[in-house]
Amino acid sequence: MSGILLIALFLAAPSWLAGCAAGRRKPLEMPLEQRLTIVAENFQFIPSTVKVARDKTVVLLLKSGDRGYGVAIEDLGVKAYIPAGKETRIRFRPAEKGEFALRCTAPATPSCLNMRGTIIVE
Ligand SMILES: [Cu+2]
Repeated sequence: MSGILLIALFLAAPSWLAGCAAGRRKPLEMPLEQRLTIVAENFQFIPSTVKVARDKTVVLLLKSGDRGYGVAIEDLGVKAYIPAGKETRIRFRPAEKGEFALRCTAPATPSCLNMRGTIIVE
């Protein structure tokens, strides 16, 4: 009887210890969400380059300082519109490292074509 109980505890121990260790380590990790703000103003993204960590949700607050802007990070599946003088919050979770182009899709003017940014996923 006691032999069976000991075997059962032995078998259960590894997963129990692993769960405990993971629970203790968690508070030391980076926050689960990465919060960033990019301002679109005068046909520029400010800042134009931001760095984020792979495999963690990015909460990106896009603010318009003047007109309405369309924002796309095509390779990350992100598309959004920021109404004039307002803000839009978007979420995405980059799965791969790399540099991803942030561009403006509206209004369609020559200034818009030069409006570029970069999301660096590390
Ligand atoms: Cu534009």
